[in-house]
Amino acid sequence: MEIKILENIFESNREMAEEIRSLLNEKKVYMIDIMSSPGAGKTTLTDTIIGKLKYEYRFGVIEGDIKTATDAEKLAKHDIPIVQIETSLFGGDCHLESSWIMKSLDHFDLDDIDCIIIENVGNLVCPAEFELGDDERMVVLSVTEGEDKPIKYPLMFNSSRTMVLSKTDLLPYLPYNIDTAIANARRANPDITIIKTSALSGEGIGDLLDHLRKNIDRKKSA
Ligand SMILES: Nc1nc2c(ncn2[C@@H]2O[C@H](COP(=O)(O)OP(=O)(O)O)[C@@H](O)[C@H]2O)c(=O)[nH]1
Ligand SMILES: [Mg+2]
Repeated sequence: MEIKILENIFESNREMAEEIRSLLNEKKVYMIDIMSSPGAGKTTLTDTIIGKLKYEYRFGVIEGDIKTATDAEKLAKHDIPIVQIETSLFGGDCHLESSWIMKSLDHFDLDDIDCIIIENVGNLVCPAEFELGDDERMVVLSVTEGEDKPIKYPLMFNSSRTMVLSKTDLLPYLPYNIDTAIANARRANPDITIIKTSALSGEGIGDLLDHLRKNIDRKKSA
């Protein structure tokens, strides 16, 4: 009998994330982990993405919040499977862990889903530390948060494949230097893909949808 002592919580989390990754590879389901500060626009973007793509792809959503199911309720109109994880019920953690994602996957028919969107708990710190077995980490940074956040929270930006720079409709009203924000994101992660969006005006949403189409299709044909 092999007795294995896990070094720490991150290791057990990482192992479960690998199991999730294998399962989703087998089922050809693309999974995105959307992370941001509270209020940067994760739910609004999820709503927009699903609203625009739900006739092309079959979606499932996992909503992570410390308290309430209000984001899940906002998305209920799309009539897609949604699992709400309310972390206050088991300690109020500020992030999601892979074991909870694995349990959530039981509620989906993975043969009937093309893309799962996880909306992580809102903050730029702990969600970055927990791998969830996704294909893409997407950090949303709104233009009201300042240009410096990528260098203040480098792990979040360094571990994300994509940064959505959201709420660009507000740029005319802010002393905000978008070039500095982009340079800071590239300092944290030279390879990060940056997509500028406004859910209000629709600017850049086409680019975001094309990015998702390309990745979901690639996974389907892998
Ligand atoms: N001006 C503007 N407001 C937005 C945009 N996207 C989201 N919001 C607003 O920002 C607030 C927080 O958005 P929400 O999607 O709930 O953020 P979350 O906490 O990251 O899920 C809401 O009042 C949204 O209406 C945008 O592109 N432009
Ligand atoms: Mg939200």
